[in-house]
Amino acid sequence: MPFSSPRTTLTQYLIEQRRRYPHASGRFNNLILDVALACKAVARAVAQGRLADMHGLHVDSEGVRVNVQGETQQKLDVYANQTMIEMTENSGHLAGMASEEMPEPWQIIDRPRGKHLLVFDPLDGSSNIDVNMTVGSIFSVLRAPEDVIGSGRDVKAEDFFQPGSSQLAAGYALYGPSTMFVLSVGHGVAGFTLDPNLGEFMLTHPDIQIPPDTQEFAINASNSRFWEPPVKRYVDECLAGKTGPRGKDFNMRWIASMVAEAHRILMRGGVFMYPRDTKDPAKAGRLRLLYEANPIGFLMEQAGGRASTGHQGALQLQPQDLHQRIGLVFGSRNEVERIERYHAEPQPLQWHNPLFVERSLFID
Ligand code: AFP
Repeated sequence: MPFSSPRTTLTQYLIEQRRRYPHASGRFNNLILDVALACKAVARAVAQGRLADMHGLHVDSEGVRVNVQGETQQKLDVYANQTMIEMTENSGHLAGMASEEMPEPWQIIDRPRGKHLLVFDPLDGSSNIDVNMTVGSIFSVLRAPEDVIGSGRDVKAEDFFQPGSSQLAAGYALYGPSTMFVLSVGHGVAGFTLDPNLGEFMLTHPDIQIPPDTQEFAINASNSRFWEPPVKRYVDECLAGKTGPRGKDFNMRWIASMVAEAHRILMRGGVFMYPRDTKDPAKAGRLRLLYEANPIGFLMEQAGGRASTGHQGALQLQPQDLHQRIGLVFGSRNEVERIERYHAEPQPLQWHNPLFVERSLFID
């Protein structure tokens, strides 16, 4: 076939990173490779789908399981969670783990403990599994607090409460038409495509950069009646197109798989919003800070984009709960900054008029 085959493997890339940045620790290289191995196993299970009985709800002796989020667990959620644990806990690099699918931190028992914490969403976009659409696994690597490293004690939830800016590495695997592994170890973002013949992730996207401007946005518009005024304003202005205040037409996308939206944005720009809204006042947002917003936000910023709650940089937030939710906006820097400006500006009087708030381009 007439294409030039990429020659750098994920392993070689990690070794090279260590050489190029003499101050960077290479300690987590093996951990990243373990995570990548888990992702290959999950990719195979996703690809086999019904053939391997991988679709549908997870049912065990206690019936259908509901996770700490109150969401029913699918077979692949459980499989991906288990696989990530099994492939990484023997490495000796981890002090503990936390996952969307586990209410409490996972302890490393009867094995050597290491200096890092692994946080992950084993299968993001679960509603897409049974319809064979793109899903992914998201992960973040933190340094364990010094007293954990020094004493080797069990980890507590509080040990994971570190702002996104202190992540050592973050990334995701995308189970799409091809399987990809996208990674930042703090020096830019690189993308690898799984070569199914070699079983290796090969470097195909060496330095991913997000264009600062875009004409594409992603938001679940069925929530529009719950949006806060700055978000309504932003979306209305995009929808108004060439004749509106933005003076250009926009396109809209929604895959219902944040990791897939993030990948599209890393590839060609765009802005993603799952903002805080009034749908469920008990929830500060939909997406989880530690294993969704922080790793994806880290990748965005490493690729020149931005991640924000709308009010402040997402990576600066001090986590207070393992499964904390936040409102999240990320993508092309100029658009995210515009949305932040809209949140910061005093709201025009008309936004306080209930009649106006009810009316937008989505609600006549
Ligand atoms: P899971 O981690 O439970 O699969 O949730 C996926 C997700 O949080 C995120 O990937 C999507 O942006 C969002 O849900 C889609 O939700 P809706 O389309 O239902 O609003």
